[in-house]
Amino acid sequence: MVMNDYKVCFESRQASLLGRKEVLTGKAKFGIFGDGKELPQVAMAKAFREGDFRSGYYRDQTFMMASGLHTVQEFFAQLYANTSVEAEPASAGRMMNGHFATRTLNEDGTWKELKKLKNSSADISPTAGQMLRLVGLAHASKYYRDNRELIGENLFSENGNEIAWGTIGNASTSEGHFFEAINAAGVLKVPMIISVWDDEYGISVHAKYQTTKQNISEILKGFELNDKGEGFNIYRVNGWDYPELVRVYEAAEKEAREKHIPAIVHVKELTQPQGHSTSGSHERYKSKERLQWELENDCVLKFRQWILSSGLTTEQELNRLEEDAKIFVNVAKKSAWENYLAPIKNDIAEACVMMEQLASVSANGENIRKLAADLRKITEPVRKDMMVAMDKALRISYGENHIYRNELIEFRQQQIETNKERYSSYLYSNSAASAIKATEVNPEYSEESKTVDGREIMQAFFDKVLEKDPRVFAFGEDVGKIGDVNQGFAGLQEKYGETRVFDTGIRELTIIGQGLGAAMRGLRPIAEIQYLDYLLYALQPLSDDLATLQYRTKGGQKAPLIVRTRGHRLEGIWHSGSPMGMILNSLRGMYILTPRNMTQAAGFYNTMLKSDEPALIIECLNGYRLKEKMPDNLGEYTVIPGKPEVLRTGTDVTIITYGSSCRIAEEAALHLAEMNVHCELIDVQSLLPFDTGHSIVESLKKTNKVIFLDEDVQGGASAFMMQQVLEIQNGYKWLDCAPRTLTAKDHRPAYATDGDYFSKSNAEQLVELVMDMMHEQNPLQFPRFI
Ligand SMILES: Cc1ncc(C[n+]2csc(CCOP(=O)(O)OP(=O)(O)O)c2C)c(N)n1
Ligand SMILES: [Mg+2]
Repeated sequence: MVMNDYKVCFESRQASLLGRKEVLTGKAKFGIFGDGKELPQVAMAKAFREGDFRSGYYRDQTFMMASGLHTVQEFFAQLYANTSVEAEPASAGRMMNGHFATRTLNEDGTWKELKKLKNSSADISPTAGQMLRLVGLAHASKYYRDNRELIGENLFSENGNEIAWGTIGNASTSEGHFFEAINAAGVLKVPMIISVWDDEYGISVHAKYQTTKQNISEILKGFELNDKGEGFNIYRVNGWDYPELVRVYEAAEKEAREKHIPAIVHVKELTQPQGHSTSGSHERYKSKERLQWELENDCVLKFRQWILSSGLTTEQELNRLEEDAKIFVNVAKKSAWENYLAPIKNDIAEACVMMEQLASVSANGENIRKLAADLRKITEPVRKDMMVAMDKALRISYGENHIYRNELIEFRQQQIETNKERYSSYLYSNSAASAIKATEVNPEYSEESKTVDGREIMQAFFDKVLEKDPRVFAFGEDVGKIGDVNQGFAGLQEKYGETRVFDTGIRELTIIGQGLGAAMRGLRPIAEIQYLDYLLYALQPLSDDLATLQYRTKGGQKAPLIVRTRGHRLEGIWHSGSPMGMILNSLRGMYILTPRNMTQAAGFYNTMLKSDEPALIIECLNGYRLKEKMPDNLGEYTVIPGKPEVLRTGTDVTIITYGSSCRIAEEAALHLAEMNVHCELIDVQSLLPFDTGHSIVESLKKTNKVIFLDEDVQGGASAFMMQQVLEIQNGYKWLDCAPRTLTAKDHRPAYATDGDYFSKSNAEQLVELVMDMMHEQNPLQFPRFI
């Protein structure tokens, strides 16, 4: 066992050393390695079991190797950014090296039996970002333990015995994310073990600029376990001390697994033998004394000394093991490189043949032949070299009409398609459970259908969902006891218990993380952000983590989290926002759904809960008390994302909008009808995806005039909708006059009621704008309105 640990450490170190060389010789672009952190990671791996999850960062290669989740060959494949899932299963070349992930999904997007596997959630680069989903991965264990309905028959948990293992660098603990996650896990009492790899530096910045008292476990003392069982087990251990590391991880594991007591393991006195990354050298900022100290206290060296002094083996045996390990790593590196290069060279060989064929008939054959010859000469080519050469050949032969030129164009097109799959696939789910493939079921009404407040529809819907599906739970600020600030969950905590519907602290980052991690373990969380304006706090994990998850693992992982919030049309700088442009631009990879009322909202929740994709659903803040008819088939009917609805037909102007602005548009349309101007009003319903069937352009064919309306700033969601309709759907062809947008002002709306009127788009402005367009098109029939 000990010798195997040493072997893993040594191989991992060897991989780091060779990895750096690969960057310096230009075979890889960049490298960040786990050298100097090997020993605690083999100790941690000993306590890591099937069903457990890691949520860590770029130093963890040794842990991954020791857990059997990452081979040395895969290490090099990622360094070279091999785009094949088989060669580089973490991300298929989409993430830089040191970003680890296991594949939690089968090829068809369904879950593997994760309780039988050791799992790693997919890393992200933003420091401390991994702490948020860690809370959710740990919370899932608590949920599986507490929710008796799920026991036994799931793919994810054995009685909630799984631990979520976090790792973080000492300097990254300066982030608010870290402190928020620690506090949340302490409150939740979840099985989460955080290891801090402390090497005293964060790139060049020393601990004295990072951490009060330069000691993270010292300042976390207030979180230490008390006699009521609240808080964390806090351990401090030197990173070069093998027996102590093994003992600490065993102790932490036992308490976390059995009693769900979280732990912080502060691993001190670690080093960086090769500095932070390949981007610079640590000699620039570390003193001679520090560099000397690091040499002497290198954890692999100390491990070696300890093995020898304990008499576990002889120097000779160790030397032999090391020689074998060096050969092993070298061979793995070589075959990773050959695997990476072979398919590229094949494509290039084909391209060269095509170009040479063209050269044989072209007037500029000489130049084209030279292009092919130069391309063949590149010893370490990338596909871009081939694409650029082919484009040049096509430029040189421009205007010539040969079959070989057409064949080259066709080959180039095939390459573009293949590379789309390589580089642009899996932004959304490809599986059978993709939300856009959902079956449409319309709401049904009968004579008995009652007219109620919108909020009552939400409440009745959530009741149905909680009853039907034990994997669903809802949480957020004020969601538990009072059932959210607008009573969507009123009475449901009493009915379903605190496991299913519960309050959280005011901590938007970890609300998202909690949902994200739980969704990665087969649960169906509905995480609430109280108001759309506060989504800014939650944006980082949504954008960097949730929205990129399927993409960055090329379909290897998913987290079908539903984020619930409410926005638009209230008053004040922080209670009326509609920053849809910001959301649209940062959350590609998620569904952005903007239902105009609660009936549509419930339909969207239903669709998303049946799907395997993440969504942000924005309810209308001013819609909870508006009257709607309660559908009879609540919990059955669906609203399909990407399918606009025509709310009113007309022949004069098309108004395209969503959410609360639908009501503004309806009001304006009524006024305009009295002036004999007939608007066609379209609710796009979902911004992402946007009108997948290109139906909106059909309206433009009829009206030849279009307005994009919302209450975002200028150039926000209105610009997005305009681009989709005018460019993607070729809507510009059908316009008789300039397209318009009507948006809010660029400043946030003032609190005063009049401030709101004068800051946001409203029905009066819309009437004016429509009349302006009517006048522009036909001044005789429609004289200037104002
Ligand atoms: C949010 C964010 N800010 C800055 C960076 C750039 N960055 C990458 S690593 C790093 C230092 C991290 O130091 P530490 O947490 O101690 O980990 P170590 O590399 O020392 O193991 C910084 C500043 C980043 N990735 N993310
Ligand atoms: Mg550090």
